[in-house]
Amino acid sequence: MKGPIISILALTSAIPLAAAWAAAPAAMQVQVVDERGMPVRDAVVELDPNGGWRGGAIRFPGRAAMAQKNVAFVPGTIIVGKGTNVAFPNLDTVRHSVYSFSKAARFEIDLYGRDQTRSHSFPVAGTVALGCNIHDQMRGYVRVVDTPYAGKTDQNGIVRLSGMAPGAFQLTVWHARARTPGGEVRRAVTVGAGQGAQKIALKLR
Ligand SMILES: [Cu+2]
Repeated sequence: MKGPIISILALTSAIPLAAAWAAAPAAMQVQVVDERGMPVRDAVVELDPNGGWRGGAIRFPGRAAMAQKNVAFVPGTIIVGKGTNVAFPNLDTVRHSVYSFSKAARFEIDLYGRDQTRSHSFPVAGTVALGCNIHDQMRGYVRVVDTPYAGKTDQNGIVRLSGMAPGAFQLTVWHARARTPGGEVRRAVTVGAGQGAQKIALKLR
């Protein structure tokens, strides 16, 4: 008689628990390190739901902008949702241009001067490497993503992504100096309820 009673009790207590877990948004902490285990900052980490994102337009907080300041693209890497219009304000006294030969976006914006802004839309997901015709050392990266679950690693190589519904995802880590095709490393992950964690090692140039 004991067995059936225990299993009924287990069932009844398991149902409300499972419902509570399903309602709780999942979170994942991802740490990116190099071959020596040192933290890698400015790596872009994204979780793409299997089957693709179906939640509509993706907008990250803040203005989508890449400034030109002290003859550099600042910040050097930005993340934008597919279709975002990115501003390129020139905060220098010298003129700059913006160009890209990347597959995800080929374009060229002619030279423009101090306190002027140009913009460009990015309808294709992928990595867009930016340059300036005048200053060869200027490099910037626009990582165009098709998921709202994306972020850049901090000085500890860590990013926390949250708000996902539990399920199957593809975890992609990109870095400008990663020695892999497209600078990417991919891993299939299952996001459960609550907080998960992943650690990714990148070989850097
Ligand atoms: Cu320039």
